[in-house]
Amino acid sequence: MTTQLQHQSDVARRAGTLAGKAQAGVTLGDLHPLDPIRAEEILAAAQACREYGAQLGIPKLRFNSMAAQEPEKGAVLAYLRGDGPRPARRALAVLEVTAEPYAVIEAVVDLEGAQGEVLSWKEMVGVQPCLTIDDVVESEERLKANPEFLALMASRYGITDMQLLAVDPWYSGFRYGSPEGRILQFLLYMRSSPDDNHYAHPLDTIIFYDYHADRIHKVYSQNGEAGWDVPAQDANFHRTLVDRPWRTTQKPLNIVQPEGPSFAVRGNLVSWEGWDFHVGFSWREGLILNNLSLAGRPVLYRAALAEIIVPYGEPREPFQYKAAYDIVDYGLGFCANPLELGCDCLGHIKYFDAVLNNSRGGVTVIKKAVCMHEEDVGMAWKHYEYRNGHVEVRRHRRLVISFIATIANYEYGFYWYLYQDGTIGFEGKLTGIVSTHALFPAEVANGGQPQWGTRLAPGVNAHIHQHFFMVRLDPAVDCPEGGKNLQVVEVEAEPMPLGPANPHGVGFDIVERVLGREAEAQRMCAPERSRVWKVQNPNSINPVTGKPVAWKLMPGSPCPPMLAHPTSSHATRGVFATKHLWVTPYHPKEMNPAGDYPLHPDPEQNQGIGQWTRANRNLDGADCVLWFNLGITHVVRLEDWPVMPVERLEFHLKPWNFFTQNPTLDLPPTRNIASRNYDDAQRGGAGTSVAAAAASASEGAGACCAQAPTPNTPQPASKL
Ligand SMILES: [Cu+2]
Repeated sequence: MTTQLQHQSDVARRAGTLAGKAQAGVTLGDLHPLDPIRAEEILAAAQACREYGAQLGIPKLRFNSMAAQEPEKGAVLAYLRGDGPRPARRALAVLEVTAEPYAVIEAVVDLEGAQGEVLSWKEMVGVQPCLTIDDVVESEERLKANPEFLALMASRYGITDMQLLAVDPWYSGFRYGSPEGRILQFLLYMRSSPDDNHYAHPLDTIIFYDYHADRIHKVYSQNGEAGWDVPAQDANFHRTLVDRPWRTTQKPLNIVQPEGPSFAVRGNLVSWEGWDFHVGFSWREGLILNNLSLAGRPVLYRAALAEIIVPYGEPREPFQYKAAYDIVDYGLGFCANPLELGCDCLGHIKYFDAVLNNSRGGVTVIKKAVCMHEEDVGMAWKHYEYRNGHVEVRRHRRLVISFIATIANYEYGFYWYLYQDGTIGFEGKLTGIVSTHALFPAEVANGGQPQWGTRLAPGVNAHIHQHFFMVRLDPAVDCPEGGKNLQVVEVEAEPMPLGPANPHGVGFDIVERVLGREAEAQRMCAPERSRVWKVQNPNSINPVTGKPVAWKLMPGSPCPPMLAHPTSSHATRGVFATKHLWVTPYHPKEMNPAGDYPLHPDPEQNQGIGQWTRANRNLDGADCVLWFNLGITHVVRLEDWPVMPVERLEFHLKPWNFFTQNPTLDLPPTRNIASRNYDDAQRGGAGTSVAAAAASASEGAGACCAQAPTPNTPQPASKL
């Protein structure tokens, strides 16, 4: 990225070790090198930036984002192994100079002392930083006070009470054609009451507005001179506005862990069923899993959601600009929800708070932003010996680490699952409210039928669109150095041709291909070929197979390709979502596949994954990073309205000849004593629960899977 000005701090880095240096009551020696930034660190870094800016004649700074600067992987692992010093504790702050001339600054602040010290101060030319929650709130307030806007609302819609108007700012950026200014596109809606679902009442105008300059760039009104009658029909789900009684059919369903959960937590370090990992969080990615190992063997150095794009398929002006890049544009961590016990997650919950900066350099704490708990997930494995009726069956558990983010109309839940059998799952849950719009004149003339969407109510159109979620996986696979010398191998099934080797035509083979360079590692899912990708470590050989141990990435939900034309802005800036899998060699600066900033004057220089991979770097034996997309094409249903039932997307990582047998053979054959027999319960009295039944004839109370007196489903030997 081009740098015009670069001021290096003349403050020399302090000598000495970090351990034992007090900082607001917590020693740095207590911190894990990947711990998220703390409140006192935000305050110290902000003050250091203010003072440094004042020396440069900058009267006021706006604090866009702050995070602990992630140390380089090798330094972290060396420290954790005891082979190196603690990596320096630093903050990376993105600052705005809002007075003319507008500027964006990246400052690195040393946090080792009681006060922060600016180590570097770099102007990022031409970029715009993300739209924070403070930006969203302030830009709405400012637009609603703009005289030109007020006049337009009064003349076109007769709206004068701004309390009844909701304006959703979406990033516009270079998609509008001009990189100058903080230009946002505002989607406009009315409310019939303060808690009303305003998406039921779309206006037919979209405003492009520079909220720093308080200047309206352009007004698009879909129906022009013909005007627009704002749809009046309410569609609500708010508890005070639902016009039907609650159902009364549900009896309590409790998850009870009388002895507490099975995990152990120390700071941000978690241990559970052989898994060990660190919970991180940033304003950009939200939840981050670090340094994940199983049975003491490294699996993933880092895993987090890296980017989202929601491209809309309505082709007419001005909707060519409608695509949400929810991480780079808004910061997923900034959008995290405070979760509620007994509502968002059930069970015995450990929460982690999110500590974030605000625009004034202060601290915002999102309480209970990350939820962690155990879940029963059914059967782990089973075998019933039909000859004597003996059963061996085990229940399966997973540890769930999750957070939920609200980005304007949509809610996204992101769930990492760690299973006892070594499976790692990732699930994205989509809910919230679909984005709605008014109709175009041709659609009004056509009986109100939208051409590229679903009619949810008269005059209410939900555009067709797609969602893509890119997860960044930095595998370690049995490598204590964080995954050096790995190989990514595409594995697929291939039918064999008829011939001497396959005379009956039943044969099929498994074909493996090492993805040797970046250009050949941009891949699509192929369920018809059972395509998966494995990450193997040639330096760790499984003693049974004699081959490298591996972990495989298994696509779950059917994932569509991006449907926007390759020359469109969606597919160029959002090129990361045009392939299901990308592989790159680890580079500490390559974290953001759609670029570090929402806006850059030259999209070609936005430094996303499309640019990185042009070098076509070697991957065979490299420290490989996998980027995998989950996707869905969303044709809105009426059942998605007025609030959308959760839609799920998932993929899995599984050990593949990493162990030498099923790693869950040691699961104990215990019976769940809280379970009850329905028929016994209906009859009442004793024997309604396993606990009460104790040693009753039909239910052994202690061990599960006890031998039954006689097999009840004998099978003839001929069926063996
Ligand atoms: Cu959708």
